Amino acid sequence: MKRRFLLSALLFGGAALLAPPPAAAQYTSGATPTNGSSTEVVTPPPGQQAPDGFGPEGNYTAFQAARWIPWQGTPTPSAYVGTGYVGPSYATPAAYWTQLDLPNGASIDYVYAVVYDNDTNGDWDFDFAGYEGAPFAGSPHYVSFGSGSTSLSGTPGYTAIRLTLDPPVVVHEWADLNNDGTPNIVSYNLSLKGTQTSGYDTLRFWGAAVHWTRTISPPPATATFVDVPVGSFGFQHIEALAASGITAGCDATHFCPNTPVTRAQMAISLAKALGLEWTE
Ligand SMILES: [Ca+2]
Ligand SMILES: [Ca+2]
Repeated sequence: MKRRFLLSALLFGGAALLAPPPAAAQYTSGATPTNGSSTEVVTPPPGQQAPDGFGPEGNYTAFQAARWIPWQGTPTPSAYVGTGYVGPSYATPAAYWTQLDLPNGASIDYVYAVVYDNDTNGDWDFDFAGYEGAPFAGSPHYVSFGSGSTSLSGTPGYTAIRLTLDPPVVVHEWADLNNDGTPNIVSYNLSLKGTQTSGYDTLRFWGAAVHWTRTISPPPATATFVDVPVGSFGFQHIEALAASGITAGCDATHFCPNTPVTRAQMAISLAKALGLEWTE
């Protein structure tokens, strides 16, 4: 529904009707945890919404612990039922990994892992990275966009590891991360590594939340339409619509930016933008 509102705003110049911005990121710590205690009441951060991300305020998308995969020999973690937290049961190295499934063009400016650290000698290490796979040609490539950790010696209990990304990371699922001239598929990965040394149940994690907004492609260097030159009003947006196939202009070389839109033209643009009618 928001998408239709946005398109209406684009087509008719009206103000987009957007959902209220999400509340500030927050979570509520429970009491001093004991193993599996029902006192571990956690209010998840905002981000339970469907990942539509329209509007300048952006959106939080949560990647809960159940979506993370143990790796490097890490056993299946223990789940603290009802809390959303999972973690290694005993003093052992543990690593978990998940992929973001945000749309192309999503601009990510803030990521945080929601964790629990009550280990006097251990910590959580959190990393947000991109990985260019190489299924066709070129070389795979890993790049870290940001990382952080809890205190190795400290015992903050329930806490978060926050990563502010400046500039923001823009999702491109087909890109050339290592600049070797060959684009490939790209995965955006979150990982958590913990070393529990104090014996039992001192490290847990809830997952991570990602704050992102939809963006419009940067304007091209040359104009598609002679009547919408580079830098003119609406240039970036009109170019994005043309590049997406949503508009073909009013003829091969003109967009007619000041011509009123007919209902038929509106129908064509909306149907293309929404990808309508797939029944066989
Ligand atoms: Ca610690
Ligand atoms: Ca490459």
